[in-house]
Amino acid sequence: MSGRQTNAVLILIKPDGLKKSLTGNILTRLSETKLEIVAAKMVRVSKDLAEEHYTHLRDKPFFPELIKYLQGELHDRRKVMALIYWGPDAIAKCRDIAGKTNPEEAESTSIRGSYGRILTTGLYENVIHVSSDESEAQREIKLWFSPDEIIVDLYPIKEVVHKECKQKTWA
Ligand code: IDP
Ligand code: MG
Repeated sequence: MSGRQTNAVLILIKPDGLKKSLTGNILTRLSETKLEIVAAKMVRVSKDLAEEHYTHLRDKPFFPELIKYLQGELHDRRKVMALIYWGPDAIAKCRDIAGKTNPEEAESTSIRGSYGRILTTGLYENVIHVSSDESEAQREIKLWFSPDEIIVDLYPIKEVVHKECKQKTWA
């Protein structure tokens, strides 16, 4: 397939990005893409969510540390900022600005090249997550967001009626 494709991408500002006060910097860099932010929130990451997010890396020796990293246990910041960017070639544009997974190999002007590092344990602490392709983006977006948290219709939805469902509301 050729030409530009409109797609959506999950961005996570990881706990090291938050601890280093890089949120503004990262959002400014990503604004160069001219993409639209269609969802954003702060998330306290459970072990289940972290393990499901990185399920493709379950067999890697660094997996347990990676889960602690995403949960914020390495940085005493138990949260991440989750955003969805949407528009032409969103995945390619955001991955380009993020840079390569290994911060030492990432271009020095990229986000990971500028702010990432390799821990003495070998884990890549690279500030930001960006979905790798369209099917991963869809899987990840559905994992992190519900349809009503996103201001455009990205994927098909269904409506279900919940009876006697407890919900928090303002007192
Ligand atoms: P990506 O974040 O560029 O998509 P993935 O292969 O999906 O790269 O890996 C997820 C995360 O796991 C990386 O962002 C990095 O924090 C960590 N990671 C991946 N590969 C390695 C490795 O070989 N050594 C150490 N950490 C790694
Ligand atoms: Mg990945």
